Amino acid sequence: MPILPDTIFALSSAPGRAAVAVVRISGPRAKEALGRLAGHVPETRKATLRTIRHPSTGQDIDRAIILFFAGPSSFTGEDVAEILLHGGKAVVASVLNALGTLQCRLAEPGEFARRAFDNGKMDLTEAEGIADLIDAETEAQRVQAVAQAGGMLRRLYDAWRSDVLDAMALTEAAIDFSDEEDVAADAAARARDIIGGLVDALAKHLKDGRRGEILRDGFRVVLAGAPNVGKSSLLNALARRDAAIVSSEAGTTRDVIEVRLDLDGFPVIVSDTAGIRDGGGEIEREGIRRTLERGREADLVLWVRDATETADEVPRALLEAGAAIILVENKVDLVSGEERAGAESQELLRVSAASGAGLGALVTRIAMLARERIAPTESPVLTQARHREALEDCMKCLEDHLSQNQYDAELAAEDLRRASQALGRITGVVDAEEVLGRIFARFCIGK
Ligand SMILES: Nc1nc2c(ncn2[C@@H]2O[C@H](COP(=O)(O)OP(=O)(O)OP(=O)(O)O)[C@@H](O)[C@H]2O)c(=O)[nH]1
Ligand SMILES: [Mg+2]
Repeated sequence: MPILPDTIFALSSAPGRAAVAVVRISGPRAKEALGRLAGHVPETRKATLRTIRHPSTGQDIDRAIILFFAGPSSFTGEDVAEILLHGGKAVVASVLNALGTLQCRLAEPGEFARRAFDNGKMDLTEAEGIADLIDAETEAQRVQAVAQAGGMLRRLYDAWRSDVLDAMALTEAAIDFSDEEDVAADAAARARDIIGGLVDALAKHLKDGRRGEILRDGFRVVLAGAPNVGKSSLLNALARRDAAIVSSEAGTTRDVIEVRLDLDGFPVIVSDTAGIRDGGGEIEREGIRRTLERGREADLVLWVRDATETADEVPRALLEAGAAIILVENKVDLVSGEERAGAESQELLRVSAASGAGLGALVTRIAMLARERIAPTESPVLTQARHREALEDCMKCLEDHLSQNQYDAELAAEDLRRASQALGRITGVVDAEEVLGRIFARFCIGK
């Protein structure tokens, strides 16, 4: 007899006091557990108001809406019950306690989603899309995550894998008909055509400036410049709160301070850094090292200057890092009259962290650059380093396949097998328990 899976339960809504709390139960005992608590199991997918009673004491716990989803038409593919309780701490605790007495156990983080995956309700990219949707903090992130949760990437990678499988079948045919040269050559040529098309599509997909990944993680803006020019003041003005210490002493900021902003629906991470100058103590030098490191990883560097001082040069290390650079001349409230002519090729914006002058334009400009770089597109984009690695592996196998000098059908078939495995790792058709464990651990309990 097959061993039945455990029946699991968890609070699926956020912990703490709320109008409504959702407790979810999944597994072979879900129906029975719901029946014991509510004295009744409603028709599948039909919301019903019932009194929830503790099965041991018979005491009323709450009046709640109950729902039953008969498997496999449920989120996990198993029988699922949901109880919509009043969201008080004691109410939830009492229901969870009651479920613990009914041969059900508390779910691990991500266990509901893991069961949905195991039961073929979604692939890995869709599961990751759901996790991203829950984590989405801005509108653009939500748009990308909901497309992925809806199968946008699964469809693309499945189609590519199916192409590889077609090419594999043709290569196998070339092996089987190796004594009929025409047939074998024709099959091999058709396989190469398919793979050639796929290599082009993969190359285009991989060469996307990491837009999907940056959208997921946030567009990185680094405030850098000489000490005392007002970097921390600008950070505070952008964040609209006192995130960083400001003082008239040069060398105030030693460590990197980050704030996450939502600019026009785009996630932007602004980092304030230690002012760059020669000399300084050991701590300050370490701060400067971190500034340059951040600058190299940035998508945009705001090189801040003090309008009352002579203009300094952007350090080479930052220029060569490849990030977009905008010169920001701060403290314009202290100077009157004409703008200083910018001899450099970089764009220059004039602002005052103190008076707020020019800050609107600065924010608009940052949001515009973020939009250009990471706005969600109609076509599917790569969203995770995990996918990128597998796609690069796949690409390498396909290129190996195409670059064989002396066509060897056995080797060609092996390259394609590895390519299809690489694609299968993304969607989860090819099992890798370690990867699965890592992905589902990212979910919270109750998902
Ligand atoms: N008048 C005027 N003063 C400003 C402006 N922005 C910053 N300041 C002042 O300039 C001094 C330095 O500001 P900070 O924001 O600490 O400068 P910083 O670049 O972060 O300095 P370090 O952390 O030491 O590198 C403080 O006294 C601020 O009040 C501005 O727009 N106008
Ligand atoms: Mg500072």
